[in-house]
Amino acid sequence: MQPLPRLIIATRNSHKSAEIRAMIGDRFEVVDATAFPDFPEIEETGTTFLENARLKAEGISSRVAGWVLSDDSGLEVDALGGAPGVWSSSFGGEEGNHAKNNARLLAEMAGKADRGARFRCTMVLARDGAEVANFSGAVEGRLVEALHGAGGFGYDPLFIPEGFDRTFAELGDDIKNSLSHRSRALQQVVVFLNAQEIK
Ligand code: ITT
Repeated sequence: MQPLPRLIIATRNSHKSAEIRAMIGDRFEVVDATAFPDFPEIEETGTTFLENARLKAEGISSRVAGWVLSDDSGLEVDALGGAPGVWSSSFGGEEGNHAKNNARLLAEMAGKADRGARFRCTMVLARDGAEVANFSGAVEGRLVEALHGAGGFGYDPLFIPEGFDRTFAELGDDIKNSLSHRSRALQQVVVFLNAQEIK
């Protein structure tokens, strides 16, 4: 049997790589940046998902052979003018602290009638240190007024996707992975990679 082609995910967020692995792990060997502890942290200095996704994909790809895929994602809230957006992971004041991020979001949304929001994800595929292609996905939904559910990560306990009445954290991985922003971007990545001679 041929070994699976390797896809390196330019993230240290194990929730992201676990979701990506669950979605495409039968077609690619999915490895994330935690497999390369010597690689420096890549500063996300961009102001758009695409700029940050490019920095991460090209930064890792310049240090390792093969296909590298990055994921820059976040939550856009209508009543907050699109915030937290690209600053989603540090909205509560501490990078990657999901409890603080959710607490700030609940506080900012208190009493607001417009609950509309969406998750966005931009992925960049890179090779030899340069972008090859980029892909985006989004899922519309609304924010609830208290945390519900223990699944997923990040803002999942506060977000109900359109067409459902439970949060991503309540719906579970299979439903989330069938319609999430990340899955919608990733489906395009897989189509693209399947059309390449990937080794
Ligand atoms: P890497 O940069 O290492 O990939 P990160 O978590 O810092 O990890 P981002 O800069 O792209 O990644 O920030 C993404 C943030 O957006 C994440 O920390 C969550 O707060 C939020 N987010 C993105 N996708 C999400 C999802 O599927 N469910 C809940 N929250 C999500």
